Amino acid sequence: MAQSLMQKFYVTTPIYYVNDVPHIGHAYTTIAADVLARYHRLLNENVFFLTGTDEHGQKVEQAAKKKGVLPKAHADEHVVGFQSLWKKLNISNDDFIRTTEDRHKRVVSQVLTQLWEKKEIYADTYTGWYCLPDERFWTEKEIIDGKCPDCRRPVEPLSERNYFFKMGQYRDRLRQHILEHKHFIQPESRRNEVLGFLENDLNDLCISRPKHRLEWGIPLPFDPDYVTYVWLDALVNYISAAGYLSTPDQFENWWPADVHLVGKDILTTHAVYWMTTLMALDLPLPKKLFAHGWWTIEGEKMSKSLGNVVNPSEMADTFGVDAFRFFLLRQVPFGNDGDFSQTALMNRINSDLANDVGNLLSRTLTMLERYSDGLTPVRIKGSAPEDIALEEAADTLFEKIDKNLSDLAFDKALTEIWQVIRIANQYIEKGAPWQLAKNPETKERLHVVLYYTTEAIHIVSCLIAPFMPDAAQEMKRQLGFSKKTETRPLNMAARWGNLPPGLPVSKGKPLFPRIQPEKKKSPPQKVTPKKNDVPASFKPSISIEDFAKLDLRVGIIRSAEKIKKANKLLLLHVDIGTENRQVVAGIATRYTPEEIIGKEVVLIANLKPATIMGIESQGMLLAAGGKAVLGLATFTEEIPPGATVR
Ligand code: ME8
Repeated sequence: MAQSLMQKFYVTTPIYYVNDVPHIGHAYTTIAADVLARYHRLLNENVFFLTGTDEHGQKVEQAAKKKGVLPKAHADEHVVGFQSLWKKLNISNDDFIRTTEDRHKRVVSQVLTQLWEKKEIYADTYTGWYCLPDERFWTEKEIIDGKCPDCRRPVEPLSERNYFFKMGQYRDRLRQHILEHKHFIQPESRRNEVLGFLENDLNDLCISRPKHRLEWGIPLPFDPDYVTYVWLDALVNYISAAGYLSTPDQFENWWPADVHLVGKDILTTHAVYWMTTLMALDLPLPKKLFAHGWWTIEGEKMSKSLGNVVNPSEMADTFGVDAFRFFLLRQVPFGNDGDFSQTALMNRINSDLANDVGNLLSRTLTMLERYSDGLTPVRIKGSAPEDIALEEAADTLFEKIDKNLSDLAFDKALTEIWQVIRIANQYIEKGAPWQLAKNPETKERLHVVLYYTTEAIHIVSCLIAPFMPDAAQEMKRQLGFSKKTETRPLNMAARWGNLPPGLPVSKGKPLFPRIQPEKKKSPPQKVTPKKNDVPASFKPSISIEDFAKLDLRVGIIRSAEKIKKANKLLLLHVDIGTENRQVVAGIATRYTPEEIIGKEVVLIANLKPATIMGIESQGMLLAAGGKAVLGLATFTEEIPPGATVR
């Protein structure tokens, strides 16, 4: 995908019905388009990213009537919901088209005139089964026992004069185009669905509604008693916004679109109605149409009546914009359906974001502060197998991302990035820089380990930028980059050896704070203190100097497991910023391994190691209680691991 400079990339989302309150489904398509737009901009390509709102039609007309306002005023009020959500979610659209704008209405009118003059449109009388409350026609095949298949109310036969687009004649040409262009409609299952649909005869398309039934639409230029059917109006946004018939140079530059992103619900309207309209206009077809899958909410269809509509703005406020963006694209392959739950979102945040990438950055910066004078290390070549493996993984990451994003496999692209993050975390564990720092003879090895880790993080920060723009920028800031220092295209910047030495690193707040899941059903476990848990007398006084001898540190429990044949003991790995300590703790009667992982604790870090049940324990946790543990000491705020406790 990465080619010469100044290549163009034009990506669109559906234009959403302005009546709706934007929800997770709208956010999904728009975030995906944003990732593509940002990615192509980072390749120094010329990008046009279009989104907008669909503002004509019956639903808007009815809602406005109910409120006693004009339809345009109703649309003006609702469009803000979309525009402000896109701002909040860091959506970098270049244009936002509303179908009620003159620039759009003019083009729709001209398109209709062209089609009329080319005799692609004709008038005919249509007879069908009409559902009065829903104000729509059904065919004989569609009705069920004389009733509307949608609302189950009786339908009646109705004849109506309307205008039709000669869509049927394009069936073979469209089939041929799909067969000749393997990636034109994706994913493959949707391509097959369209090919299946085209095996039958293709009907002509009714493109008008009489004004006495619907007024809120663009009038047909050749018959003022009719307005344009909402789909023919809406689809034209993809060319009207790109300058069709208004700015030919611009249009020439952008059209055909590189990717139309839509949900699977509007596959046919795009794959068939839109593509055949373009054929009739003698315009080239878009390069790709991708119909993604559908989100359900905790196993249920999302609906206002069920009250389970997920508000993206609330999700962003609660969990962070980048975390929400990441979750939607990481959780399910783009073409598949997905199920949303806050528990799944929190699990992803805690494991992939707080634990994996957050931890990698924070421990590396702590090490640079301690062992590298707070500066990014000078380039050095390592020769250990793990050095070579880390360099290879990070240096080839760009190609993997490029391939996956050209297939719109967002989840796979993110998995590849996380693979490098995991390799880097393991590399630190194995390299144990905190041990290397103790011995002057291993100074050079320490330098290699620090340099390799920092290089890998730099590459990660470059490649997560399209997905999580704020987090990527914050990673760069903490790594010492000033804003806008990178001008090279991503394919050159995200390479091994590009980390400038001597940048002053500055560790900030945790990149992704860990989310403490609310304990819902089980009430807090009550522990009754035993007599010797609350001793009556105090130990003899000690001096402040004696107390200062204790090195108390904030730690995060990264892993916990039971120790065989020891009912009271758990084997823990506690992350204290620069290293992981193995601790044998007598807390198994109070905590299960599952509930303790991720907890912030206080570790006595300079206690001489002891061997318990044949296992070395490198420290002790502060806990309340005597023989029986009542609870572990923890914090009300999230504190970075390794911080001292006084
Ligand atoms: O159809 N899961 O607008 P619309 C995933 N105006 N994506 C979802 C979703 C869900 N549960 N719900 C909605 C229209 N979407 C027309 C489009 S285009 C020329 C005219 C997303 O407001 C998905 O992208 O009903 C779907 O195609 C779109 O919202 C439908 O938006």
